[in-house]
Amino acid sequence: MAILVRAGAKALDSWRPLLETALPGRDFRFFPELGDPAAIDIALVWQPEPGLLSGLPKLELIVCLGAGVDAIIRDPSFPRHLPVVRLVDPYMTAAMSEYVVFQVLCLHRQGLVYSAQQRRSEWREHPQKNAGERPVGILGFGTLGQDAGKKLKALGFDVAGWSRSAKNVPCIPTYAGAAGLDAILARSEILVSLLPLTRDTDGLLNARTLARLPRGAAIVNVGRGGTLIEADLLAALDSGQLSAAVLDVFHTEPLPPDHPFWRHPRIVVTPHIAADTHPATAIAAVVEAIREFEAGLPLTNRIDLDRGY
Ligand code: NDP
Ligand code: OXD
Repeated sequence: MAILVRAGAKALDSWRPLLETALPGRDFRFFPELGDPAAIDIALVWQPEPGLLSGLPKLELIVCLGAGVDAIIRDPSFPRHLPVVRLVDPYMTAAMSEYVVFQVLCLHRQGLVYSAQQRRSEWREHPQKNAGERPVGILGFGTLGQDAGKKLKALGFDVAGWSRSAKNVPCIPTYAGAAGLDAILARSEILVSLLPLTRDTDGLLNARTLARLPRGAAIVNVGRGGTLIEADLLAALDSGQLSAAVLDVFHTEPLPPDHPFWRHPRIVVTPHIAADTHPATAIAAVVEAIREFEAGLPLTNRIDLDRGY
C-alpha cells in the first residue's frame, strides 16, 4: 500500500528525503502525483483540498502535518470514520513559546507605545509594572498553552490557564469550561489564545468576551483566526477597551492587502509563523504515528472528532 504526502511545494521538498530515509522501501505518492487512489492507505496532509481524502477509497489513517486539524475536518466530505492524528513536536512547542513570550514581553514593556514615540522623536517615560504585577491568561491550556504558560511563569508573570477540562498545573491557577471563562477574562491584562478552531471556540473572542477583560487589556491570538470576531476586535480597540492586539492567524489567510488590520497602529500582524512545522524534527512524530497504527496500538495523538481537536 502507499502513503500520500500532501503539503505545500516547499515543505514537500523537505519531507521527501526525510520520509524516504525514515521509511525506506515505502511507496510514497507526493501530491499532486497520486497514482491509483485505491493504493493509498495512509495520508500525511496539511490543508488538503476538499474532497482529496474522501477520494481515497482504501484510506485508513490520516496524519496531520500540523497541530491544528480544523482544515482537514471542516471538509464536509471528510471521511469521519477514520482516525486523525495531529502533530505534537517539541520543536514546534518551543517555537510557539518563543513567539508567545516575545509578544507578551513586548506588550508588557509597552513596545508599541515606545516604537510610536521613536517615530515622532518623542522622549517620554510611562509607568512600568513588574512582570509579577501583570496577569496573563492563556486560553487553550494544552500542549502549547501549558509550555508557554510555564515559560511566562518562569519570567515572573502572574499566569493562569483555561481549558475545557479541569487541570492541575503546579503554581499556575487554572479555570475550566464555560463556567471558568469569565473569571480568567476578568483577571487577564494580556490574553493569549491558543485555542483550536472548533464549533465551540468559533467566534469565542467577541464583543461580550472582550468586554470582560480589564479595560486597556491586550490580546495575542495564535490559535486560529476563526476564534476572533474581527469587527468586534476593531470596535474594542477604538473604544479603548483593548490597547493592542498581536495576531498571527486570521479568518482569511493570507490576510488580504486591503484588510484594516495591516495599517492599524495598535495591531501587530505576523503571517501565521508563530510555530511552523519543522519536518526535520516532526518526522519522528509522523513515523511514530505510522508505527503505532501498523502495530495496532492506540494512536497517541489521535484527535477526538466529536470535540473537534
Ligand atoms: P491541544 O489539543 O494540546 O490543546 C488545546 C487546548 O484547548 C486544550 O487545553 C483544550 O482543553 C482547549 N480547548 C479546546 N476547546 C476548548 C473549549 N471549547 N473551551 C475551553 N478550552 C478548550 O492543542 P495544541 O496546544 O497543540 O495546539 C493548539 C492550537 O494552536 C492548534 O489547534 C492550532 O490551531 C494552533 N497552532 C497555531 C500555530 C501557529 O503557528 N499560529 C502553530 C501550531 C498550532 P482540554 O485540555 O480540556 O482538552
Ligand atoms: C499548526 C499551524 O496548526 O501551523 O500546526 O497552525
